[in-house]
Amino acid sequence: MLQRLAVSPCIPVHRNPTRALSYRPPVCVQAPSHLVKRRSANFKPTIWHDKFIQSISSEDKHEGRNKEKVTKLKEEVRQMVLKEDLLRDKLELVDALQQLGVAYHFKEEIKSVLKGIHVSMTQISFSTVGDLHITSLLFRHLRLHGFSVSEDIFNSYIDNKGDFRIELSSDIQGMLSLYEASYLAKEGEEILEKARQFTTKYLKSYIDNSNRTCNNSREKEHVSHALELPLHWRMERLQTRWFIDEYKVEIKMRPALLELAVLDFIINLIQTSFKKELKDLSSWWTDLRLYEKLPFIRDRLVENHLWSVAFTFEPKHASLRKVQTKAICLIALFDDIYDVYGSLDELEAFTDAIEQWDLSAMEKLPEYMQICFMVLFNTLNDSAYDILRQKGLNIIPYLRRAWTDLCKSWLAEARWYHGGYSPTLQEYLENAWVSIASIIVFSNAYCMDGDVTAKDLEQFSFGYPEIARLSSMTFRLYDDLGTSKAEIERGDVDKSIQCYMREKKVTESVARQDIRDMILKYWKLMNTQNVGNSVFQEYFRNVALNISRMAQCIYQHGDGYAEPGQETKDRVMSVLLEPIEI
Ligand code: 0FV
Ligand code: MN
Ligand code: MN
Ligand code: MN
Ligand code: MN
Repeated sequence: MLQRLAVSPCIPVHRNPTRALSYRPPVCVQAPSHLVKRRSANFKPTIWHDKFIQSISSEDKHEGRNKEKVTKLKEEVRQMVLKEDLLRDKLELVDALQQLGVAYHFKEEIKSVLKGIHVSMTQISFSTVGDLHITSLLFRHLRLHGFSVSEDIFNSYIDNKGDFRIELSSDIQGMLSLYEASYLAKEGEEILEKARQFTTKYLKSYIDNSNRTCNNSREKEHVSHALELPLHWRMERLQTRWFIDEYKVEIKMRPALLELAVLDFIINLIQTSFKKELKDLSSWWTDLRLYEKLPFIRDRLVENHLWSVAFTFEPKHASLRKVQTKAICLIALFDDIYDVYGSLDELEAFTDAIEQWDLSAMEKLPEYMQICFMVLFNTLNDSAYDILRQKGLNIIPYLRRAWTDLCKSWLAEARWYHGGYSPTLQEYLENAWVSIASIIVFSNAYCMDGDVTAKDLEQFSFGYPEIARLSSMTFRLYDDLGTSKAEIERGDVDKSIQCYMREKKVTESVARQDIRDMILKYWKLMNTQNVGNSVFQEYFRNVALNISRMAQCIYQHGDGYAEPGQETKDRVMSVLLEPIEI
């Protein structure tokens, strides 16, 4: 029996009315739907039309031959992993597999390599290894894979004043690896915090110096890429796409590994599968014809699928990805109704209907909301039906719980807004980690994974795992940094930035910097979550990390979701659509 996800401490949401929900603004008079004065966010239409999506070729002319080739290459690479015997070579290989996006084929082998190193750690002398690069790689991969490893591993690099030894700063490869490792820090780890500041400072000055000397080396390119964002925070598929091109010119490049990575990315059911999923989803979305009744809709099907791919890219999760994309389409629609389009009376009624989960509850709703209710009812029941049929598990209660919690958190925000109430930062955050909607993504990911058992579900019924709350918190803060300007202009409840400014009496730029620091703190808390290292535990933790990574990515340059520009378009192209030259 696999050890299951540690769900303590559990986070029940809205089991008892929170302060947020007990706040009620002055009563409004129920008005007939056509008399309600409605606002609109004027979202731009999608740039990805169904006709285009259906015209994308998802056929692989050489499917049979390529699959055979992949099987052969996989075996070749497996042998490499098993045969490597030097510590440095082992770790560099594991790292390459990870960054090339093919580590998922070799989970068992990688685990056993790391386990072998971990049990013999006491015999490795890190000062004689003397190699900051290797120590850092070792630390990062052990942490990533759930092995316990202390930050004291870096003690031999610290001088008697407690700082990292200044001569290390000339070892750029070591500095880069230490920089990446420092992002695996847990809350309160001071050596790693020092490592992050030390490496960031010297890597920045390395870039400044090489700018002066017009040095355009690959090393410089690697350092800038890392300074832009550490590996631990990067969306996996985008990093893979970048790394494959880098790896092509790597001195230690192994042709079999490169070929496997390229074939796997585009052919071995990954990109090909994404395209097929997208075509099915686009038919579903188009056939719903929602825009006829809901002309204000934020139509972002393709961007939504990019989110789903970011959460779980493995081929075996294709049907989960479709469920997630559908859910995100509905989340965006409902969110706009709560934020902008609906009247408070309507939102109260809609929230009740979702809680009752009964078609008769629909009758009291205005027509446009009946459409919304029914599309959720059908879509959710449909995906739950598949799990009931395949595994004999009824997951409806868990999905209902998530949607009810979500609607209640949206309602709380609507009550605040319509009542002219400004929440404290704490009140806001207690509600806003739910209203960012990732509890839906988590519930789907948890209940619909192929390995889920009745026992897991029972455990899930006690509450959302802490790592889900932490990851949702980062998503919320990234979202507020990227979207709150437009939200406040159009009329919305104060978001974290505004609550923070008001409470601390600081300027917007100070608030933004402090919120970035809060995000770093939540990342450290996520790293602290020891969820165990069973397949299911690692999978679920990865979903959590990936939600934060994707949120960081989509809001990196503003609101890449509601107002997707060239950045988002390029990301869709390179992850979902554009093949790699072989
Ligand atoms: C949030 O939009 C957003 F990015 C949505 C709804 C799409 C992705 C959602 C998931 C992956 C769960 P918005 O900034 O309008 O949300 P808030 O909560 O700020 O209204
Ligand atoms: Mn469309
Ligand atoms: Mn919104
Ligand atoms: Mn909202
Ligand atoms: Mn927002």
